[in-house]
Amino acid sequence: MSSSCIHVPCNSLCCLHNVAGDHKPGPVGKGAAGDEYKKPQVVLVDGLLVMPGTLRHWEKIKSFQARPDDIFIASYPKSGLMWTTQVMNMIKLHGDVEAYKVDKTLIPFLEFCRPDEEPAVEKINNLPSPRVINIHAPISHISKSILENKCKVICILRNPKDVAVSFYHFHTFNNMLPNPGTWSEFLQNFMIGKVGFNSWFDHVKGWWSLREQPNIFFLFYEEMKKDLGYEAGRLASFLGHDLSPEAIKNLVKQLSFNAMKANMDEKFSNLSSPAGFTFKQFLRKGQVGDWKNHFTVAQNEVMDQLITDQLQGTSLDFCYEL
Ligand code: PPS
Repeated sequence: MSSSCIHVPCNSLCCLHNVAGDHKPGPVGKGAAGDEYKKPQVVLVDGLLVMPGTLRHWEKIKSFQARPDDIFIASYPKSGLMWTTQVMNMIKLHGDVEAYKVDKTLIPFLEFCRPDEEPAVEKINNLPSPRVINIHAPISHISKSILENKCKVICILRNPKDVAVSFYHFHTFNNMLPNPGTWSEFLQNFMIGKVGFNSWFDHVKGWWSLREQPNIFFLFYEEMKKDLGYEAGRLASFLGHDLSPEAIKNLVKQLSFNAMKANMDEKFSNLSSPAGFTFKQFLRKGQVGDWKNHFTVAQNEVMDQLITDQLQGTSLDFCYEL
């Protein structure tokens, strides 16, 4: 890590004025069809920063009604959602590798709105029960019906340094996300929650505050990296499934970073690229500790202080290297 200067001016969204104007728009690369995209800007709705497509359908998203047997996967962006959805699919299939290879289940994401499609919420509203639904919004912005109905919620948590790095890279190749600026600019915005879905700190603290509720389950990305089989077994139990040792062995083999990366594009070849990138690109490095290749000494010191300040008294403790 090299040394450079960084400061966090304010740790609250109340300092946001012209959010859209603060991000640098501009054309980037080519979309799947070779067409040029202009990068969008995040927009503020009800105090939450979202993509313009989400804003367009916000009223529908807000009025979404959960059913008691819905299962939600709640995560801040880049915490390991795609990985967890595949674990869920593999659990559902009792670790059957052949069935998994042809399974095209893509768990829908409530707030997702592709410009050329009906919003995901419309499709979700029409899905038969039991539904499994991804959500990125913090608890301050989710439908009250999720908690009132005591729906099962799987919360995925990942250390904020690796999340920041992963989110930064995602912005560089996802045409549906704003221009991140330089790493240093992005990190500043990340630290003050001036990115899509706001502050990582508020997000994890919100869900963690519900940890005593039996319907809320936590998965840590770093624990999945340490022992995927064990974490998948815990998740299966939470969902009321019993995975055999053979099933767990299959799951671990299929869902290792390299195996998943090799299979994702073929598995989802029936779907067009949502934003000028392929499913395989979701799997970038898949490491704990890649932040060390990005943070300067000074950036790391500021981040450490922020983590200490923000997480004190929460009992939340993250792993930053394996
Ligand atoms: S998103 O866009 O918010 O849904 O992204 P999400 O899927 O939550 O997070 C993407 C990061 O998860 C990593 N990933 C994995 N790591 C280890 N093993 C497996 N199998 C795996 N699958 C996905 C992915 O590589 C992203 O992290 P980074 O650090 O960018 O590599």
